[in-house]
Amino acid sequence: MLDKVLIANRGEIALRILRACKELGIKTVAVHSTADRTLKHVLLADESICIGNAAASESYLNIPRIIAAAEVTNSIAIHPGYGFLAENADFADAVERSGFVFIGPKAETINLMGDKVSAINAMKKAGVPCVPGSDGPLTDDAERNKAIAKRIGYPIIVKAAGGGGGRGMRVVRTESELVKAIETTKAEAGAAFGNDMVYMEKFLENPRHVEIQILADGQGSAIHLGERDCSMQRRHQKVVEEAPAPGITEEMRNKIGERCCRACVEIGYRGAGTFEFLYEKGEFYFIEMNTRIQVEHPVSEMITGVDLIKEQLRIAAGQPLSIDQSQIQIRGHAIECRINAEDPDTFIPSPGQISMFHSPGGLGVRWESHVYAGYTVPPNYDSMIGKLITYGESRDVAIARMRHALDELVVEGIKTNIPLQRRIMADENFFAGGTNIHYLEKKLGLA
Ligand code: MV4
Repeated sequence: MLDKVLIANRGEIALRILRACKELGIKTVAVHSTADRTLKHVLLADESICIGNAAASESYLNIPRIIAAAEVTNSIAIHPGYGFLAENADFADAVERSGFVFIGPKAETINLMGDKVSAINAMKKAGVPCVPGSDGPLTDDAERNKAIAKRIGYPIIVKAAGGGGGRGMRVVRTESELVKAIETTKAEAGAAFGNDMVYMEKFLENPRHVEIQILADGQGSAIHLGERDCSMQRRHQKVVEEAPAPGITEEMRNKIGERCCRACVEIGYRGAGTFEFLYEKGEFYFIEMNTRIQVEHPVSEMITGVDLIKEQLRIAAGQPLSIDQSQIQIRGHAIECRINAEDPDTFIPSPGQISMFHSPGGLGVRWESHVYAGYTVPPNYDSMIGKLITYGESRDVAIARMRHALDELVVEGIKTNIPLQRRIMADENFFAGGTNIHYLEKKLGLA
């Protein structure tokens, strides 16, 4: 096993990684900013190093500082968590060139998936179903672009190859808007991502966001852990996730899961990864792949019993996967509510000191968080302060447990989105299951 792992992240995911390391007998190094000296994982780690000021650019995004911390602590490997440098190919490359193990895929895989055009091409070639589209970058040839859009059929969406996660895209409903929309998207993409490559897809009006979790050892084996439904979102920020996705049969799951596994083997994928799909009228359409552990990974853990972080650590140590596909059984239902330090009505972040805190508990209740009474949420980072995950033998039981767990959770001194989560858990359409990506914004009167 790896002897010592440096955790290049903060908050709940840093604590999650620390716990997995402890279970495997791996020594831990916490790196933190000046704002994060009292983070729970920093206090629990075997060693900790302050790497810079509160601004992420001076600490959690500072590649030389993180590599230097790995050097002085004799760390073997670096876990990037999610966000920050997790999908930065230059970081993965710097880590490996410095003689450390990057807990994630190869830098070239991160690059392949970072460019959405090359990601889609690779997946299409591997037999993963994709959205009908331009099958490559658009050129400056207006007549060619009009012909592509006509073939696909309006409405279409123009997307930046360097975008993803909702950045750099534009819907086009008629041919008269097409040329200008491509021009504008190209200009914005060039400014935002330093890459003005754009491509076109059929625009799906009311899809759900369903994603497949995979694990691959980089040595020819890959397994899938079923799907998650992440459609309950606002402005591309997921609010509630669940697994399995309502209405997905075992037959559909196995079919799309096997395609993802085959694609992983074909591209030599290593580590944990997620295939993002739009799901509409019974069909899956690949849109992007995430090459990191994701915020919502616990719902997949709850329904499979697999510890995804421990598997990441084993894969990084060069070990084969601890389970094969025949040992993966989807059992029960899990829901995750993201708990944010923000105003539940305006969504404005609400940093500050937590004056009183009580965590929920009981059978099928999991609270993933670094916060405690007296902890001060700094204003410098993402506003998520924890994740409440409930599990039950059925979706109804998981929801009932979530309603009660939200009532038990007490966070005072700052504003949180707990009232919003309670509203969602009381919503009749959420209860029915299968709401699409526009549902929450419509419910909130924003769309
Ligand atoms: C789409 C789409 C409809 N049709 N692509 C937004 C985030 C990025 N990952 C892809 N996104 C979308 N791509 C086609 N061809 C609608 C969205 C979209 C969306 C997707 C997933 C979750 C939330 C979303 C919210 C708005 C739009």
